Amino acid sequence: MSAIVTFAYGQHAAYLPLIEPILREYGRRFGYDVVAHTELADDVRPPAWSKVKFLLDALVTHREVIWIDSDAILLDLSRDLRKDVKRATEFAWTVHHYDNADYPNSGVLFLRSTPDTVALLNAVYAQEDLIEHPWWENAALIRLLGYSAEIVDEGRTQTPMNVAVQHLDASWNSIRQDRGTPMRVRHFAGDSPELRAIGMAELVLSHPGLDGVRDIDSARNAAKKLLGRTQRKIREDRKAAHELRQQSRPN
Ligand SMILES: [Mn+2]
Repeated sequence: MSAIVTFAYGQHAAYLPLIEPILREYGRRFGYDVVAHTELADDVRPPAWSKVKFLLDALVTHREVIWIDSDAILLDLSRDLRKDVKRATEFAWTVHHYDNADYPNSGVLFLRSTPDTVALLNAVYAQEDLIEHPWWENAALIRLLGYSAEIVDEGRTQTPMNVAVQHLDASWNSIRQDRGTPMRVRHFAGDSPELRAIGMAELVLSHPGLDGVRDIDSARNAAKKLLGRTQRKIREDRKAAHELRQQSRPN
């Protein structure tokens, strides 16, 4: 059996009602269990590290596991991601390229349950010097899979762990800086909470690929509310900034 796993916590909790009906529809169509975590697996480390624990758990019960961040939205329900994964692949992700650099991104992952992927995830968790790194477990994956990334190890490349890695097209993890065509998953990686909320809500409300999703109405209602809350917040911030400017103006 296969699983799709996600984790919506803190600020991301508001995205779950938008994405969960879509994940469940995808699961029904292609035969995935959907596991949506809402509590930390580890309350000592920053929340991103819980992903590693959830993946390790999922690899015990499922032979193939897809991870999709809760700030990412599945838009193409016509294609099973596994169709783009080779038989020998143990781990697949998208490596974005922009600003003359490579950015492997752990927002969308495919993992096959093998001793190699379990060892990889355990080693990821053991990179304690990266616990507070701004890229968290993504930084540990970059290091352990042998990518050279200035931001993780000052450009030094380490010997990669023995895992059969495949790169997925940017369509499976389409971000603002590196759009995939077609856009199968849109990921609001690194965007501000406001931009992310507006972007996700607009897609849920208007993307034609989602029309056939059971429970899309509940996702669209949640999207409308999120959009309203976000627009109100932006207006309030603008008003407060305007008042601050007025107050600091010399008389
Ligand atoms: Mn993300």
